Amino acid sequence: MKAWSAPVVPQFRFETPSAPGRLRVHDTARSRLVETGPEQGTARLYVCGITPYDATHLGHANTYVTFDLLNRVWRDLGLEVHYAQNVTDIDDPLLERAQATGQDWTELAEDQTELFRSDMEALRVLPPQDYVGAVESIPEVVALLERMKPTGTIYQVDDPAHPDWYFTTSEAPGFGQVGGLSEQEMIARFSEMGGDPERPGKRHPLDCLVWRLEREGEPAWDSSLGRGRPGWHIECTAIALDHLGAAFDVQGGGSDLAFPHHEMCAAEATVATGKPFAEVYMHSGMVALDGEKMSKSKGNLELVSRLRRKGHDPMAIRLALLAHHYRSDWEWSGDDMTRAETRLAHWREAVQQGAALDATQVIADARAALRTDLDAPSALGLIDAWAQASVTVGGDDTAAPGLVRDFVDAVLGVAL
Ligand code: 5CA
Ligand code: ZN
Repeated sequence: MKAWSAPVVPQFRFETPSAPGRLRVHDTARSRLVETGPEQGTARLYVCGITPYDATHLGHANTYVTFDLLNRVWRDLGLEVHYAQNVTDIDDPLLERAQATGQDWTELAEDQTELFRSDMEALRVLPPQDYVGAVESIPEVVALLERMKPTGTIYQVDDPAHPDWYFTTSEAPGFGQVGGLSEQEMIARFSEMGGDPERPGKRHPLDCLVWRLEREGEPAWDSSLGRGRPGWHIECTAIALDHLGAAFDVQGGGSDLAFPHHEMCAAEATVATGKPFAEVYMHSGMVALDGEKMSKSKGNLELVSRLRRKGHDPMAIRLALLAHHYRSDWEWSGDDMTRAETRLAHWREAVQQGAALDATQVIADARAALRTDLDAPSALGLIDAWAQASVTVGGDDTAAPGLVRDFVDAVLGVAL
């Protein structure tokens, strides 16, 4: 499907040799910072996309701005980035919502995906080259399952009424390494996140659904496995392998996806290809509202589109998100918006006048912060200090404001 329009990014080629030459980020699987991306050439990034209903809340926005920052920091290091993202445009929660509101499920998915596109565009998020829906990927999902069949790792559940297809997760090499949870914890979390550990007829409680056979009143597609639809995890496994190939650089999403989603994808891909799925599993923190994780199912949401309609500058929304480190969990409040608006106005004022301080040091330091686990809050603090000197002291360096403005635009994604 089509993605959204790309913002114009300034060609920013300003050398600061003192900044580290590689990006390090936190890998959930190894629980430590690791270098990510090739030394040169193309980095490959897969980020789990939305299930299109009640988009785009600030939790979603925080996740996509996080991986946009990763994309931009890689580009600032001179790399190309091949970015793929899915849209879960067929799954139980989407069908349940459509049924509850009486809307056609395809229409709901299209409307919400369109709203998401316009929010991403407003936030100046670079679009993926491959923006891929689950429905349009059904042939790739079936082909992947056909490839897995001879390994004996997929089977039909012992349920004569609905002999759905499952994947034997627990037999996959390395299963459990992404989330690092005990089996008991995995079972509990699997259940919370839409899994079915208790379903009779499965070989193991953690086996996950890969192909659900048709039920009356539900959409279904013909396939060699029987008429039905894909399970959630196999959708991302198939899309990522098809567009990026195995052992791509980063698999990304919010921390709620580490287990079971990314664990299951990794297990499926390892069995299918004999190679690791991704080199690094990177997760952004959860944004809460009213004391709980912002979520569509609970309805405690603040939407990007609502803030935009109220007249808030999307660049201030982006700054409000960047002010929190991507791995921290935090709660949204109106103060986040106010602080970001003040900061944006301050930066805009600063780039309109001669600078007191040289740009070289601030850009080198901000790059060093961003290349060390995407430390955006520190980068923002450095720009604040530079802007403060321009506004309060002023100066006659007329080259620096343009350099800082282009850096902030190209790397932080904030147009001043
Ligand atoms: N379609 C699947 C992924 S394949 C899905 O999880 N969709 S979603 O719409 O529920 O979430 C989209 C992305 O937003 C995921 O990466 C998820 O981890 C992230 N996300 C959801 N809620 C929050 C939140 N409250 N804070 C931060 N990120 C969130
Ligand atoms: Zn996914």
